[in-house]
Amino acid sequence: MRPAPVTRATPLGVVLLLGACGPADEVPGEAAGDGDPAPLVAVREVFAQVPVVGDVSDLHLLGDEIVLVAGTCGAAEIDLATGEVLAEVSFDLPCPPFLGSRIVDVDGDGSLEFARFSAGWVGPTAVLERDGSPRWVEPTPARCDRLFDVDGDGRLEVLVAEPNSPDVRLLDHAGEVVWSRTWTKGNLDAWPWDVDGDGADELLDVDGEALHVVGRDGRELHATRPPGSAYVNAVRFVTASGAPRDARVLVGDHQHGRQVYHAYGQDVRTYLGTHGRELALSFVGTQSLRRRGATLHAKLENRKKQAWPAGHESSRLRLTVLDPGTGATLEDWIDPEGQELARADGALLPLGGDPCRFLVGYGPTIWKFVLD
Ligand SMILES: [Ca+2]
Ligand SMILES: [Ca+2]
Repeated sequence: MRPAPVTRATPLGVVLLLGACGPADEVPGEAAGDGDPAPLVAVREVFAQVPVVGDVSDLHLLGDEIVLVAGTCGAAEIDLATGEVLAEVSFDLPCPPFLGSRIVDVDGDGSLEFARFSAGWVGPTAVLERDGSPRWVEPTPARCDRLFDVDGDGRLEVLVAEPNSPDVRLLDHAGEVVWSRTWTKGNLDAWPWDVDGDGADELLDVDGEALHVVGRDGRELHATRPPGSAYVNAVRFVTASGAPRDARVLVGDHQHGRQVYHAYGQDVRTYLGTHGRELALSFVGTQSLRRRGATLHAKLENRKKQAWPAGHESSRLRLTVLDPGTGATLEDWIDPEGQELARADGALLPLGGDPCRFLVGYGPTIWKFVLD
């Protein structure tokens, strides 16, 4: 049996010096037997509290010294060395739960903006300036979880649709409608993906029967029906190395009462096999951390609790870190005391360095992890 990973939380506001996270007293006394890898060990501390942002949904490093934080309700700049909040703004918009913002350069001019959107059927969709004022606001919710670039000009587009509607619209970086289209049947999200590697994104959508690939003009380029598929219901992208046969795209399928994933290459036409849920999703949603020359896979999963009749009533964030070379893992639940709200999905920002450091934001709090 693998020993439980160890994390040590420190009280709010207490800052540990990096030199205080020596490994010796962190490793469990019980020796790992039979070749089991030693667990990864991290020290965790509160880095900053930023209630003005609402729920943290994105983290970005400005140069070497400042962390830019964006959330559901606002944004802040934080000194990386001290955790001091240097500047903060509230978005000049209503602030519904779950509607996270991303730090992006929407118009490709080299300076960052905030794009607030979510595929969770919550509007409005908006782009905001760094001072929190709206550049443009579209009342319709987004139908995708990422901005994308269908024409490869470096300026980003977004797809919007009313809840449950198959009618979608592509908006350009300025919020203007580029095209409107009726999806074949579906009311599910769309996912941007560059199927031909030319630097411009296509859009993928599923409708139960097939995966459809839509080009920059909104017209279908081709459809892929996985072998033996019953109900094609999801698309996921491989973000970790080591997936079977170098799969890039996973197409979800509910067949015979269980969810499986069909693996494809980048073109979403080259079929590479079908896998169970656990194996397939282990390659999805990960970010890379560097530790002693090895690349670790880090992943956040927001385990939202379903509310009746709709929505979410609470959530917890699970952090997992895996060293694929040794099989060593770290698992930590980020579950602030008194947390009875559902939160936006949180964000992870690798900081590099040795020992390996990274930030995790969730709710109004940002933690720093130091991985020995
Ligand atoms: Ca810009
Ligand atoms: Ca574009």
